[in-house]
Amino acid sequence: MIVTQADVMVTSPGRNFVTLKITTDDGLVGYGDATLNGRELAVASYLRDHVATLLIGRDPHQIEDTWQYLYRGAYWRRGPVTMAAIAAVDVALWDIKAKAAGMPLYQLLGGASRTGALAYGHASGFELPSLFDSIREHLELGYRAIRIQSGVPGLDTVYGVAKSPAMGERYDYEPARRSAAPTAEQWDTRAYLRHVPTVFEAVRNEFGPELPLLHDGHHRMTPIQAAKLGKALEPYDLFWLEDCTPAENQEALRLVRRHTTTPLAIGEIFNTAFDYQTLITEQLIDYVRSAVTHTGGITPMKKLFDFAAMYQIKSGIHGPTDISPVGMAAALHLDLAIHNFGIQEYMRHSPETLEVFRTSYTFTDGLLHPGEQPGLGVEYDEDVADKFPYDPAYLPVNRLLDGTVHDW
Ligand code: KDG
Ligand code: MG
Repeated sequence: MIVTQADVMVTSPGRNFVTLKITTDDGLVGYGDATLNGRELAVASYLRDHVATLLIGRDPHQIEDTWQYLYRGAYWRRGPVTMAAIAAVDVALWDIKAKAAGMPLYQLLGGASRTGALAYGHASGFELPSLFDSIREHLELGYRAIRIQSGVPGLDTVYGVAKSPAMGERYDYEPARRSAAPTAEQWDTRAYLRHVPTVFEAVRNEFGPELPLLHDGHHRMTPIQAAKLGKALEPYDLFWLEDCTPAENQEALRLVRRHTTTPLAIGEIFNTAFDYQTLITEQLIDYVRSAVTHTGGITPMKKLFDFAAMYQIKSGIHGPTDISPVGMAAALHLDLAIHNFGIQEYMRHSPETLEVFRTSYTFTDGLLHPGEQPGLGVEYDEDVADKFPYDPAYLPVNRLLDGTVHDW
């Protein structure tokens, strides 16, 4: 079998997605997600202009060799654009291999280690009543673990919180705003640090001690601020505190870890195992947050999780709505197969997105399952996709109250 065609497709059913389609002379087709929110066309160009022709004539079964060829062969290693492009190729080749084998992909990764993957959803509200409503809605949908994001007194816009949920707004469908330039959000870390523990206290009082609760700090704190928050949240028994600091500086986590037993999750903006080296070998985190889509695909993610397992660190694969259903399915096959699964983020895509991407994964009683279709189990409807042309969109930028640009 050889690769005969590699097509890059961009669609925007409410938000932008980049998908690689690899076709073989046997007529098999594999899909890979190459979506990098807010910088989509950079990855599309990388694939179209620099990778597609290299794939033609290759044996699609040689996944490890193709991965190394693209990673080492580029000479310019790592980085989100390169690693998203390589991930798309890797996932599409796994899709083809599993279709050729007539098996769902998780079977090729070692088979199922569990009946389903525990998912967490995103509850949010500017004030406690709307936050509680959002938590209740998630419980009714079947979620057994919930991320909590709330407004902060004095701030008009806050990451992860829908402004008008009563109007049916879901921030998660469209965090990348459709504008010629990024919109500006506000931030005040001290106000946030004062407020968040009171929110978790109220949520625990209302919903009891059992429900696993998560929170995303979204890279905004210094190490000592993160340590302070982790300590303040200990009474509320979080499942994890995510991205408490901008973790390019892995050593920062030593300070956080020294001060708190709140479990830590990091890595949605990482793109290789090297970004985790200190964090894993020194056991500075509890959960690896990488997305399959942004970390080079299934091949390196399986190795990364096996490496993490040696240090009792678990998975928590990134799964926001800017990961396409193809990237989500890839995550679910890994979740089912690896031993050190922790939790899977699952925000649910919009109905328009699910018209383009026909998925076979399921969400039942709080657990996700990739389904039993051969391959990834996702089909891409090109006719529907063509109805949603690319629409430029940016993620917001964040400014402190004095105007200083801060981490978003
Ligand atoms: O594109 C940015 C989103 O993927 C990110 O803001 C979502 O932090 C996120 C999360 O934890 O899902
Ligand atoms: Mg996050």
